Amino acid sequence: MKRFIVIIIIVIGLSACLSPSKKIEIQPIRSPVDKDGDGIDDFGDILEGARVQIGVVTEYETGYYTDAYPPENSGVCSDVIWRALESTGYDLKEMIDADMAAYPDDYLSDPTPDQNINFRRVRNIGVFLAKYAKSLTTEVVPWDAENLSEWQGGDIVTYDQIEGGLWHIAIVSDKRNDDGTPLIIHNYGYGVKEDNYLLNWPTEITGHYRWEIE
Ligand SMILES: [Ca+2]
Repeated sequence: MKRFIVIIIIVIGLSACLSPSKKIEIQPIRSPVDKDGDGIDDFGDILEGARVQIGVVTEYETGYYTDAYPPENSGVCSDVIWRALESTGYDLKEMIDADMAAYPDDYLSDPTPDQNINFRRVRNIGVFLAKYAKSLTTEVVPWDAENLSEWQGGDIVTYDQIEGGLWHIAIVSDKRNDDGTPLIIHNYGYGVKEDNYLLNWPTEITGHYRWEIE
């Protein structure tokens, strides 16, 4: 019995030694661009522009609006994106409408273009970001500082479609788990939330982008 207890203590001790216990620290990055001239760089503005929606956008509503924009307190996942960019100094609607008009063949994944909703469709945003933003790794490796340093607050992440259901898009947070995996800021049905879904979303990450567009 004594020997058994000693073995158990050794096993527990070893597992404690082998488990990473230190928190991973990742150095944040800053954009050289401050589009709206408010003293906050674009990445920081996108991040804060997403975060301020928490508690304001409290509803998830898939409605179509003839003036394009949903009410201030509601929206879908993609509404987090244009709102964050709006407070950074960019008009995503105008940018996507112009690009779709100029290069319609790039947007064949959207068979029914409509300027009231083009900029709210995840696939259109994905096409636009793939063309103009900086594309980064879609792999997330917890505890791997080199990999995780590629994931920065203000980045935008897209996910594959839930079978027969919704596509998804989110803003990457600068808050991280102890293993370095960042939280995301997104609306998946309960208003805008900041939580641990980067690796917990039920579908694969299809794109990871950094807004390096002026
Ligand atoms: Ca700014």
